[in-house]
Amino acid sequence: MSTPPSLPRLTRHALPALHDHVLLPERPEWHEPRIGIVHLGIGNFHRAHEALYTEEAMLAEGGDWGICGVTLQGDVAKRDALMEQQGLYSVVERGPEGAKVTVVRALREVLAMPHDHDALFARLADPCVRIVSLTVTEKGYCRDPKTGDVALHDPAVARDLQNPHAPRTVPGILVAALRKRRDTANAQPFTVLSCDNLAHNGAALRQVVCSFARQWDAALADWIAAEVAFPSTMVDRIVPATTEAERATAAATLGYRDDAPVPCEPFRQWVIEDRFPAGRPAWHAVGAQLVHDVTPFELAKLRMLNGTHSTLAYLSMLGGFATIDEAIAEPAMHKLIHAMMTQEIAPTLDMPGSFDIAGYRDALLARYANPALKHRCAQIAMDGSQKIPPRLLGTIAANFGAGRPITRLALAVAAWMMFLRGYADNGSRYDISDPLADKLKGLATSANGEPQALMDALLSVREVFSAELAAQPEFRAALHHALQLLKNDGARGAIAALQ
Ligand code: CS2
Repeated sequence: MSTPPSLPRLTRHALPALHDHVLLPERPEWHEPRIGIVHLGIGNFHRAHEALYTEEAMLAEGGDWGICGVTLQGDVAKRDALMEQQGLYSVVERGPEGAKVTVVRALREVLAMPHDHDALFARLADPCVRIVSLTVTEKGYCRDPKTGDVALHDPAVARDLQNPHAPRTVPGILVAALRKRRDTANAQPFTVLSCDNLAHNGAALRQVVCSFARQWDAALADWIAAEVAFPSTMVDRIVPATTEAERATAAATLGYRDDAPVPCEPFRQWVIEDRFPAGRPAWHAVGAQLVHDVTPFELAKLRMLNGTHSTLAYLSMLGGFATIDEAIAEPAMHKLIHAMMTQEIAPTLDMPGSFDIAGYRDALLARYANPALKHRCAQIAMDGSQKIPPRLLGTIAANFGAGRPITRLALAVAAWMMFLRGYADNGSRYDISDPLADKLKGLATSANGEPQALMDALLSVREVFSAELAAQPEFRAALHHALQLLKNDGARGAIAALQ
């Protein structure tokens, strides 16, 4: 099924002609909102998550919370596709029962850095903008993994510190924008809202931003630390990359051509620390949970969902499963992931008494099995050097000395190490997409498939493994065993052995 090229393009002129069921119901006093949120990282995830919650919140309780979305990779094509549609796009929810299409109107403007530098800084200086939110992935934070401060050795950070008025990194952009706010009479700072999969994401971002500011202007760093709120959040929705199938579904449902639709699962969750001195949309009215402390939810999601997602991804890349639903349909894989969550991850979590962790696990397994989503393992396998530490290594460390197994967690790390060689068990090749790709691939290849050499080479990568963890005997033994299994019996054999 492909999109007929003759269809008119989806724009705001099309809204009156769209069926009611693709638009969320408007309140009588609905008006086109002014921009109140700048979002850095206008990828699929934001458009199927925060943007949709925000649209619903404005429809429920009003407010000027239109969104200006920013691509930081200079993705002019993405900007133009969305701007040609005046910010409109479809969210295509795919569940076992079929697809549900919703046209989102909250996105009002899209900018591409560094091209739209002046427009972005004008927007960030506008007092109507009260929230700057982010989904820039782990690597966008430019953190030094050892200290949590901004990574001064990162060439992009060094460049920004030399040109602080023309920044390109996330910490550089936030600090320059906050400096302008501080220097403008009566201007209030905006709240900075991290929506990435990092533990304590608000605090982590605050530390990066303050440490960057301190390199430039110590008084500014003190002002940010005292005046700017960085609430933490837990975001959850499985949002794959867009394929032709979504364009076709959108076209068939709308009767208009949408070049920027987003697929996602029906499930969504958002837990937010309620610290927004400059106000926020009525997210609480549309299903978000506003809480005092997000930590337990964040850790549960990172370790249970993202940890097992990465496990599934690396084992699948080796064993030849293309998508998550295909992988979890394999009975031994299902058993392995179930056991990993039950015995090796859940016991590390300290959840509120009422939280049903077994129910959470079972709901995750059901979400993975969604046959309509086609979430590609290769997508999740990207950026492993950034994802492995928060998703798996903290869980492993939490099990030491507690008498709990780490066999399956170690298998996940071992699968990542084998994955870095660049080919599957059947010999087919794939690319490694990771900020450390060259280094990691070089180390993995030089080990020549020998478990001990592979393990020693990769455990020496300090961006991923601390010296302490790399030397931990229990971890080394479990990793070595898993690597032997992967080498001798392949991923499918290792899954069968450790399920
Ligand atoms: C995934 C996440 O791509 C990945 O690494 O694990 O994007 C995952 O789908 C989301 O965090 C779900 O909320």
